[in-house]
Amino acid sequence: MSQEPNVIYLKDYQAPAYLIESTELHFELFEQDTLVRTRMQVKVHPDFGPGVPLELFGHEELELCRIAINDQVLSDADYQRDGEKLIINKVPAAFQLETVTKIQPQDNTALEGLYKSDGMFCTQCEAEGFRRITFYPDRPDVMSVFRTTIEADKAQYPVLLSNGNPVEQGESEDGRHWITWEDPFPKPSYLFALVAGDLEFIEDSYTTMSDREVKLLIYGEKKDLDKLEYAMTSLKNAMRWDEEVYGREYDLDIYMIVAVDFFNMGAMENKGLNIFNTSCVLAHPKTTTDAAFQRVEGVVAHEYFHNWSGNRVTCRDWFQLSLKEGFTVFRDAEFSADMNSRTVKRVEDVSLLRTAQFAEDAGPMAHPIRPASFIEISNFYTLTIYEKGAEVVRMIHTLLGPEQFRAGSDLYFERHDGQAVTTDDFVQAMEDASGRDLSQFRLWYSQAGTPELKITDEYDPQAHRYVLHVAQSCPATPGQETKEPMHIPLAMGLLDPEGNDMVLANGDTTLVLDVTEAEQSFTFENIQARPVPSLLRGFSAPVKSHYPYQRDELVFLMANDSDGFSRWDAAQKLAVDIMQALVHDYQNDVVLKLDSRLIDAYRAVLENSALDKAMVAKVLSLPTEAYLSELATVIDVEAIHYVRNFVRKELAQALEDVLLSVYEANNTAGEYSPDAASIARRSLKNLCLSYLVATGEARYVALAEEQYAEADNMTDQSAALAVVAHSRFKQAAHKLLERFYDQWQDEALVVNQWFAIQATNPEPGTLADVEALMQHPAFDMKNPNKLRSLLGGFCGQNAINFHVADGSGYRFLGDRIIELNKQNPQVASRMLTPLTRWKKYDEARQQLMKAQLQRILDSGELSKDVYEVVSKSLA
Ligand code: B3K
Ligand code: ZN
Repeated sequence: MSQEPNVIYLKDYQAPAYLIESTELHFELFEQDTLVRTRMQVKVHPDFGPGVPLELFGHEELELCRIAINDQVLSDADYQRDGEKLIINKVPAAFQLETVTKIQPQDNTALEGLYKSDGMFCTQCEAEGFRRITFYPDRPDVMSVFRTTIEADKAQYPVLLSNGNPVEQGESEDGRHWITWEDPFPKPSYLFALVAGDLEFIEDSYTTMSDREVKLLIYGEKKDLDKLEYAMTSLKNAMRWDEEVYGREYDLDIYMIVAVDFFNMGAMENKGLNIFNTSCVLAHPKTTTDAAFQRVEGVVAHEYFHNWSGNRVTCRDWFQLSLKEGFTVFRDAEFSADMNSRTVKRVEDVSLLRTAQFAEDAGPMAHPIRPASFIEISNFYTLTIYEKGAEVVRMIHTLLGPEQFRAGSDLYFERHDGQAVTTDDFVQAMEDASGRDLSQFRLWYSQAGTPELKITDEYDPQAHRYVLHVAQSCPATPGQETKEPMHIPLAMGLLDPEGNDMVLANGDTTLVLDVTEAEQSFTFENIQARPVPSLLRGFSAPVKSHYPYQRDELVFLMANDSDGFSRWDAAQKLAVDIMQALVHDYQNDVVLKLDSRLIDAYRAVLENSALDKAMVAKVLSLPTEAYLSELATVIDVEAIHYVRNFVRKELAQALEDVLLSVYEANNTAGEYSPDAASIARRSLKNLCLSYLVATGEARYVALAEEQYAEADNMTDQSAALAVVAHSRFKQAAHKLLERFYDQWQDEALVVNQWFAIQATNPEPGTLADVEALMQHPAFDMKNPNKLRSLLGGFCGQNAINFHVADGSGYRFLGDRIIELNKQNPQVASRMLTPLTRWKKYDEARQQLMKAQLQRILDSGELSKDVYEVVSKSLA
């Protein structure tokens, strides 16, 4: 790549000049060269006259062996290859195009297109991986039916899968066999999939709401066969839920999921043939934590929901990515909320949004949920597109209410079934179905950055009038200096001095205010006493809200707010306020003293047996270092780390008795089950354990060792391991880590946890450990899961060690990025994220971080992925 890569702009979008009526693919899989023969029936689009050149995409490395139109082989002069494009100037109005390409999947370390994962062939085509397989109009607005034949060695690759239904099969010479698949639903090439390997499967069936029988198959390696059942249950639950909540039914006769070890992302929604990272589909109590069980449930559902929100109705172009991703994340979040605890799910999602997405929105890669330009689309599979995109859909849901939202989604699916459309088409359907004006709301799609609300209030005791003043603003982001006021739904309530909700003008206790102006006031009449406002209930908009709460008011909200999310939020705000003040004290050499109100509030929550245990665990989890960093103007890594440890220890010492009794009460035996109540119990127990170990007392390390020894499930085992491994009791840590590896060395996903626990160790010296672990036989630089555990764990979740003042953490990451850039650009560019945040650190660290970015930029030929992130970060 030259150092001046193309920028692609939304404003330059043009409809495709040619349509593909059908596509026939023939794969001959071999260990060296794989041959791909493609035949497509092409027709000029009615809006275009004859004589428009035909534009195909094909990766530079594709070897073109044959190209023919209506069986006439083209000469070199008939077409041009220019970068990723292949242009044929003269074509008839309707014709058959045939190509033969040669590829080497076994050498494909980028894991895009057709590649090998642990000896099996598999594909990842979204967003632009299909062009690494064959020449094709590889853009989402070109939809075609596909017929795919796969031919391979029968002994090595007994299972051959593609989209749709199997229609023919046979044996050919030399021990080879073949099978043909047909997918009757027109789809863009990014939804194409192929799998060939020695796989086993579990099978089940599902009867749809119109009484059609669907065969469900989940494939994995033989050794993982006992870890597929939970994904199957989740799939059936998701199918039922989508019928009940959205009226959406599955359309093919067969639905397949395949688990693969080498995968850049979590999973992929290919039509009828989902391909999953093993980390998002395998689940077994002995090897899988509760968090991972819930992730499996959520991702299985997410990919299933894409069958409608993404596949039946797809994206016109990649700027519309949030059309399918934001909507589908919203759908999977609601599904998980219905399957488990709604409030806990909301707390988890908001925590992620407020730490990581807000940071992204404030960084050099900030972009609206519908970006206006990109260099490499793979860089835009972001928290903004996914999580903020989901929040934007959630706001529409809040503004319209559930019935009208459903009417809107029905209209959207009906109107656009089989089409490739835009986010605007989605909003239009919501508007048309509800009659609600969403014109100002559309700004959420085009403006980047996190809006801020400054809220103040006044109370007139004579007039019994209460007024909320709301001012909104949004910081500048790259390319967007000024912003217009947005339409922000602000859900709120008012608590009377006894802690009861007041009934508001809508006859309800929660009111959604339409904040639409830069400054606005909302008046409440007949308010008998000065209320405490409960603001942004349920996190009704992805904004930062500021209201000058007194600590006592936060304690009051923690105890009384009728909105579970807001009770948690009040606890977070209280802890943040206290910790921010302590950071200031630390920086000014003032002796630290913990405000006893936090201790008392935590004790009250711990002692209240009426509360949901999972919520108790959430409320008592201190704001993370990452969240405190996001809130800081200049991140003081040491101060934040020191203060958080100080507060943890103070709380642990002050609450030792009750922590221990809650620990014991919840440390009950019984068979493992990943249901919400059991997960809640384990999460509270393990939270207590981590506080107890934070006292620094050896007896609690012994308690953790005991839990480790007795654990019959990975949640309890790894929680015990983590607290010991991260403690200052080195010998105990070492011993337990060794035992863990010995026990689990044959379970790749568990070994990844073992890497991650060591990479996130806050004790000094972790960089050397991580460097040593990169040489460990179980580590594999080509496996994204291992990279995420070790490199991602260290650079992204171990601030105190990664940001060590001598810059060694930055240099370490710089070296790895330079190495990864060629091998796997997508993963390389993702791993870069911590360096892109340099502006938030002190001057010395800024220089060190920038120096690494510059070194990467100067290191030679960069992938578009890495180039875009590095150059935008230095701009
Ligand atoms: N749609 C895929 C993402 C693929 C990304 C490739 N760079 C997974 C998902 O969101 O469901
Ligand atoms: Zn998705």
